[in-house]
Amino acid sequence: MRRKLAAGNWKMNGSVSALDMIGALKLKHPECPCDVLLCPPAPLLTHALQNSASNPIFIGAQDCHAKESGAFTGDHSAAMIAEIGATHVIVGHSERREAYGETDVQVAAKAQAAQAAGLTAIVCIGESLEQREAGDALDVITSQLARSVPDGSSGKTLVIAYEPIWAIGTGKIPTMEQIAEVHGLMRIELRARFGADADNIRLLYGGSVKPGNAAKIFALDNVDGALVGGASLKAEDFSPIIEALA
Ligand code: G2H
Repeated sequence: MRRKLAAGNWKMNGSVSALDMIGALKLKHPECPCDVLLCPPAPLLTHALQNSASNPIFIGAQDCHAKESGAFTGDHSAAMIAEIGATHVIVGHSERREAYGETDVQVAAKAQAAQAAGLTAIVCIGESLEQREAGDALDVITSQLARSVPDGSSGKTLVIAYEPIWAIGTGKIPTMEQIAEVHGLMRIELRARFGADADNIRLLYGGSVKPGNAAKIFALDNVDGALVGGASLKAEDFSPIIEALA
């Protein structure tokens, strides 16, 4: 059985003092068979790990470089993330694909580097509004999934986040049928590639997840949790989303 996962992506938000929210999160451990992950900006990772000592959640980064080291000013490697005790890294978020032109091939290389360093890679994919309106969403998802996920991935080293770009930070979400359709497709595609272990790969939905819509999204087949942006910044918003996983 796949453990549910509530993953918070702070993007470029937060501060050392804002990390106090970790201690205020209402976790249902050990009763809830779910994991909670917070991905703050890189300079806050060490403080987040310190705060997570008392309230057991996982801490992850929002990006990594595909190389182990070198002259890449401003970047950080997967091994550096792992060395400080973080366990996950988001790769291929649409904001990075758009702002930095990251391609599927680059995203796969980052995911592979993360896995080689012992991290779980959270690979983000999702269609634009134009692609959705043109009826191309499922083709785009199939292509991104095939090209952004490295060979050798497993349920231990890979999480997929389906984030339709038009739902990110907009307050709009797809219909439940649309989410279920994409998640069902992703499961089929992963089974074709990875066999039975595909059933251990967690599939998250991301894009305007809030306390008010989390439960109905989590009730869908093949939705194993969420990647949550704005609503992960405060314990009062993130806690009810965690509770909705149970
Ligand atoms: C989608 C999501 C988190 P938000 O990017 O990755 O952000 O929940 O604010 O739409």
